[in-house]
Amino acid sequence: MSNHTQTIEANYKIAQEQYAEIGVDVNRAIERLAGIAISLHCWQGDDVGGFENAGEELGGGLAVTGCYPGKARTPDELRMDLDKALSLIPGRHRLNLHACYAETGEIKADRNELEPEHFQNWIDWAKQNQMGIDFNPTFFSHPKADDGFTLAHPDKAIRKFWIEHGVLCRRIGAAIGEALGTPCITNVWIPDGYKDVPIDRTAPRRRLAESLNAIFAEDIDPLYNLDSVESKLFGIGSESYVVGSHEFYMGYAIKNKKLLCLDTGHFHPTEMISEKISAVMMWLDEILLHVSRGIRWDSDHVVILSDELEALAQELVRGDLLERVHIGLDYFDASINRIAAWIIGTRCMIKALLMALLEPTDLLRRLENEGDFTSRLAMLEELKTLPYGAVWNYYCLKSNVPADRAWIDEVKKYENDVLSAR
Ligand code: RNT
Ligand code: ZN
Repeated sequence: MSNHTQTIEANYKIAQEQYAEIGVDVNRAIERLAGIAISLHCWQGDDVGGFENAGEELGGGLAVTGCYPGKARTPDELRMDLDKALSLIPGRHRLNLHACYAETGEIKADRNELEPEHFQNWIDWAKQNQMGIDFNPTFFSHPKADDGFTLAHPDKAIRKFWIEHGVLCRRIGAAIGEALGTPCITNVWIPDGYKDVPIDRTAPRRRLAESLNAIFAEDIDPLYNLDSVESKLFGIGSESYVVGSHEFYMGYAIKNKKLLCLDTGHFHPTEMISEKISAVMMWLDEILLHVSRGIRWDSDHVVILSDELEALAQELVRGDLLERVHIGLDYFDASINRIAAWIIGTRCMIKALLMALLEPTDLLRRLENEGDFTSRLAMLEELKTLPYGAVWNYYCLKSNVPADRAWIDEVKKYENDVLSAR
């Protein structure tokens, strides 16, 4: 055993004792942590580019800033980069895939011509890695989305095109779920909205509801595919009005028994998703999270271990919601090493969950129920200096991935060996 390993194990022992003093079983926390899959978004690896090669710029009011060298240019490069990232993240996770990452071969297939076979390489890759896949229709970066409207478009022909895309994507999701033996969550997000003040806020919402109903008309076994719908407060170019707002989708999801996708970057900066989860879970069976970090106008900065991320994880653990809340990531940064961006965000998400799993929740709940808010606050603050880092390092060790910051060197090496040649 190396010195480093010995230190990690010794520190873990001490941590175990400290947590046991407050009634926390550290081994149990680690076991539970290992069972939580995070859905890694493929689009961090190539700046939401996809592989259609239609020469279309990133649309839908999404913007990726930065020009860090070495981005994946082909599906194989992207999968290779994902392999690298996954080798430095503890646990077994999922892939969050977008329709624009189809591999259609020589023949070009438009968005309303996509089939499961165009995703066969992804399915094979996931199978090899024993991962599940989640899926997203791509309602942007396309000539038929250039004026900022898709499913709510006033032109029936354009709506029809996008409805067809949605229908096909659910079938692709089902094929993925069936092939991999774990339901695929197919998440609908559309950019539709107005830059400036609209006269009629209702008509586009009626059209969107109708289009969604058409997309969801086909019965699909939830063992294979689950549907979710994602709201947004505003986008670049849709600052005044977004058709698919939170209220719209919250109502739609409840009424039609769909999953609601809460993107942590899609609300007013003072609104916290952590505060909303317990409320929406009153009326919904399951939800999807797009964990991200909003900064001023941007909803998609790399996830870090912020207070809000900790609070989010606490809500899932305290509310016993880990089975009902699916965790996906959604951010994109082209100003730093893209693989590191995946690793930082995912490791932070897992760390936040670990911290939450190490909380003596029963004790805190008892204090609250007894009205002893002094001890509740005091305990919460004291918990912050307990050695969760020792448990994290041990978890990494046991998962055969680098503990601490050791992964950074591996990414630098990959950058020198592989990325710099691109
Ligand atoms: C956009 C939404 C959406 C996208 C991805 C690429 O604001 O968050 O989820 O980020 O579909
Ligand atoms: Zn999102």
